[in-house]
Amino acid sequence: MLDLILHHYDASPFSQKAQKMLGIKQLPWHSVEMPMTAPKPDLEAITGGYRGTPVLQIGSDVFIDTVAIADALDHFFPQTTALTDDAKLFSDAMGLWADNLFAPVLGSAVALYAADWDEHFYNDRAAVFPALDFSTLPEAKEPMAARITQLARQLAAQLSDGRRYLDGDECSLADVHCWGILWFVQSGLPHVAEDLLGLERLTRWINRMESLGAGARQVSSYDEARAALRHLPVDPAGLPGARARSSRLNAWWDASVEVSAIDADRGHVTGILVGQGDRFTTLRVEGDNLPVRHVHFPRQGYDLHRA
Ligand SMILES: N[C@@H](CCC(=O)N[C@@H](CS)C(=O)NCC(=O)O)C(=O)O
Repeated sequence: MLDLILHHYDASPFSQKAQKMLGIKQLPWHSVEMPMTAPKPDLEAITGGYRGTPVLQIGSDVFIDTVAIADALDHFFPQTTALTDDAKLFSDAMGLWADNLFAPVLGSAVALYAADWDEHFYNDRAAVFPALDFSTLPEAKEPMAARITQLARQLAAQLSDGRRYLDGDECSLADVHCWGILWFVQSGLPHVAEDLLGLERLTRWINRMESLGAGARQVSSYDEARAALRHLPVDPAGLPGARARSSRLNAWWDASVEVSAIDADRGHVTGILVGQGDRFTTLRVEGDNLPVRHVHFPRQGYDLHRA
């Protein structure tokens, strides 16, 4: 099997989610650390323009977003603990629920720290989240903290029958999605973390998640990531959820298109549309003096546009 290369930085709760998936599956992986702010020329050359974290590269297949990363890991490593079931409705829904939890967590982080950010970091994050008015968030610090605690109580209630994980006794992607955001609360929002201490079942579940580790990590470099692009990309027809080419997209197949996140500006990827099934949209990306690669986005959370 080809090496797993995770492009990421540790401070991101979404990078932590990807690392936790590798821990649950007990997989070895290569860590390529990206800068926290744009420009990220080495990463963007590989992805075709996406600058967010995390990104999983397997040879010349590039999986964007934790949802696509989970699908890819389950697909390529079927002998390891499954992160999702075949229907994927529950894990997708819990991913959206966790995004709902992320909103006040992000707002709280901006409220707490933005005044200390240097201009470059501040402007970068304001550009990533154009819908947020950073200047008014400090006024909402208390209601945002109360919202996080209310959602955390819902998680604790889900565990109240003594189950070990959110969906029963086996750990799944639902746990990963929710734990990743609470990891950020614990590491960056002490005033909220304090409020969660009384939720004993939740604390035990967090400890259980921590004990699953993060797989065996090895530091790697962009040179190694670029070298891995010599492998041919996989045929998107073999990926989970693949379908025959929809006639609705007749004018789009093999044409130049753009894919970008709906909820934030993490850059957009321009490429040739070569696959769209129920799980992935796949673009063939060329250029930047690199071999051809396939960049795979989840259907959830990303829009397709004509380039
Ligand atoms: N839905 C995405 C969200 C990823 C995300 O929001 N990542 C943030 C960091 S927490 C990001 O990429 N920010 C811009 C950057 O780091 O350049 C996922 O699950 O991977």
